[in-house]
Amino acid sequence: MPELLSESQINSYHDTGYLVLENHLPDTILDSIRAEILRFEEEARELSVSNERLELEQGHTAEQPRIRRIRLPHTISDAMRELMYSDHILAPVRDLIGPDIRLHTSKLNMKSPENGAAIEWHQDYAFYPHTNDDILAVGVIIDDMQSENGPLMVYPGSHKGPVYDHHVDGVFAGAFIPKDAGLNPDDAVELTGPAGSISIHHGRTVHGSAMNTSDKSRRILFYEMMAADAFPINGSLTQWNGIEDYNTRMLCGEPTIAPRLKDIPIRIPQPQPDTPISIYEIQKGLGKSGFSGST
Ligand SMILES: O=C(O)CCC(=O)C(=O)O
Repeated sequence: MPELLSESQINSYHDTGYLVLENHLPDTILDSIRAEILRFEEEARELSVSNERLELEQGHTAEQPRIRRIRLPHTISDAMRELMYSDHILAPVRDLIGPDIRLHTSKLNMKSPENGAAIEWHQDYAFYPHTNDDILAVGVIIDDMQSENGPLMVYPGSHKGPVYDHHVDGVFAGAFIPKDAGLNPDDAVELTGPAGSISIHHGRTVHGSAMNTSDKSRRILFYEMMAADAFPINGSLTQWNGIEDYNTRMLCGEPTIAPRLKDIPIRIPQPQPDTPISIYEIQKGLGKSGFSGST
């Protein structure tokens, strides 16, 4: 029996590769996350370059701090760690990929008003291929999400298609242009909804988001996770420090040492560019944008 999702929501996720649960979180949780973000913005005033906690946006100053990503927020914020382990997040995930769940990573992507950076089209699975694709990302929508502030966009059904080539001139660029790959730009849909909603997208779903040109901020907290029997393929960007370390990432259920294999065409994200490991830097290798003009 599902814990939280209806049968039609579960079927819709498996058909389309995404789901939005509107007004899913209580205001108290949203308030505590927003308060944490303010704390990190205060911290950013002291920075002129990004560090291991905060990645700065172009135009950042001490007077007007601009962060484009809070890195691994579950390790530096109690509120964001508690939310990650809560049934608000884990119950729908269990309904989709089973009882045994391992964390891959967390991040809070912020698009500042007027110039918040685009994230080019990609599949998470291209960054971290695993032995099976019971892999998904939960996005906690912190600001009302509308077309104008750069919502997450997805190609419905693309999780059943190919794993696209995310390389340019033989180097991993972490992105591709959907039109060049045969996708129809008109098929992309925006995952909009009020603050407190969550989105869930499959690890193979093609997704991205345009620049935020509005006067509103756009913040989404992502928790990326997978079935415990999905193991990283060598060459994946997953940090792997042995099984004991890997098992510390269990969010619920039981770990295993028996990977489940699924027949998926895999291309490893190698060789890597000579840039820091950040999607924003890696995607500069694409040399163009899927969000300028048509997608
Ligand atoms: O923040 C977004 O809109 C997309 C984020 C994403 O896909 C990523 O960080 O891998």
